[in-house]
Amino acid sequence: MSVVMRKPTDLQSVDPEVAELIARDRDRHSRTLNFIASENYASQAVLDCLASHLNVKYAEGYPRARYYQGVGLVDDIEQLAIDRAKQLFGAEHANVQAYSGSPANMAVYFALLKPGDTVLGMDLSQGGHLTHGSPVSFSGQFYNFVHYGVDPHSEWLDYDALADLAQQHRPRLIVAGASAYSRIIDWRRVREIADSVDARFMADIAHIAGLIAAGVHPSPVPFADVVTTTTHKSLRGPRGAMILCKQALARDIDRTVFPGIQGGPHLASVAAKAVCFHEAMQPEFRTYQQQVVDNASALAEGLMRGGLQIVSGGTDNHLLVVKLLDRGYSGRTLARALESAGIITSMSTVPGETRKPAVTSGVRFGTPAITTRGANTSHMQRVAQIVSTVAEDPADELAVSRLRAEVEAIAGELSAV
Ligand code: DSN
Repeated sequence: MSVVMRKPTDLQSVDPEVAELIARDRDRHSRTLNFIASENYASQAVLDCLASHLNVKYAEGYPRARYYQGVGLVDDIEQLAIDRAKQLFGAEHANVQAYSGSPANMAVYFALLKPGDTVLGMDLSQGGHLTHGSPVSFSGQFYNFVHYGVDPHSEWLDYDALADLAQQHRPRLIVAGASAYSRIIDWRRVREIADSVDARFMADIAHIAGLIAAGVHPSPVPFADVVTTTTHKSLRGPRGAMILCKQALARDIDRTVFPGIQGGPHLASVAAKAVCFHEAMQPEFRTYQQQVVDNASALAEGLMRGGLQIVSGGTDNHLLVVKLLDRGYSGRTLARALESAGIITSMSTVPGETRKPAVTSGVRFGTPAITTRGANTSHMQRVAQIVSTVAEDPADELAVSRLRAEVEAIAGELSAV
């Protein structure tokens, strides 16, 4: 039997068990509402690249400097991805080989730091990321991370406290960026703080890269030495990541990605990144990202009208975190009840957290995926009413199952997945 160039339909005949699981999960997406802030539905053009024959190719190295033959055309593909990334974000240099966000951040730390160096990063429980120095991550184990956070009253980033910490600890690097922070980040201010202590500045824009590409969130590229991002969240591309940096750091960053950390680039994913960057340059991408922000804002307002507290009192970007410190149940309890109603979210720690990370006192909602399916602000108002009703008593299984019909009705008005 030939194994070359299988057609997509082969899956059903080769492995009906996996085919059925995939089909059922796709149906699950279509029948529910996906509010996971880090997920998005990439275009068929992006998915076509991922399913292409490029999966076969080894091309360790960089365009025109490889350790393998047969690379002429994949060189062109990677160069296209690099050129488009630089154009899209106005960057001096782009590395598009990073497999995902964590290895991208690892590459930057390995390139810029020595083990034990002091770094400032946002606290995980206040919206930061595992790779911003959590003790359970390599980042917190290899480096001396000191954490900054939000003002306990406003729950907005406290730049004065960050500046004080920088003076006190004299970090070699300041990392800005978050996984669960709903306000605009003042990159210029972070640059000034970094300069005041002669530190480098890395912006991790994994969550907001699409907003930045579309101009609905300010860009850190003019201010940061290095910018890392995944490509699959608001940017709506393939699973993967990239690193943007000043030309002066290009060689160190590239050598740390390969051969420092990674082996051969995943060229199907690199091609998909090139397509994603092309899509992000189109006028409709800006319209989409503005709708993402409008939807998050409408959802936050609806939830607050429904009696729920939102961390920082609202949102300026694609996500919001519902704060349950005033309730007798956890984030996990609400997220599970919402899933029963067909609303898919993720639990989240909140400022002033009192529960464990696997329980939490918050639920994070993001609007990139649902907006890709065509949701608008009136859908968000209906969702806010449903969430507020579930939040009144997440243990009321009968009420939750009744709401499921309303969720399926909304899902039926949106594009299928
Ligand atoms: N775990 C991702 C998120 O959901 O934000 C970030 O890596």
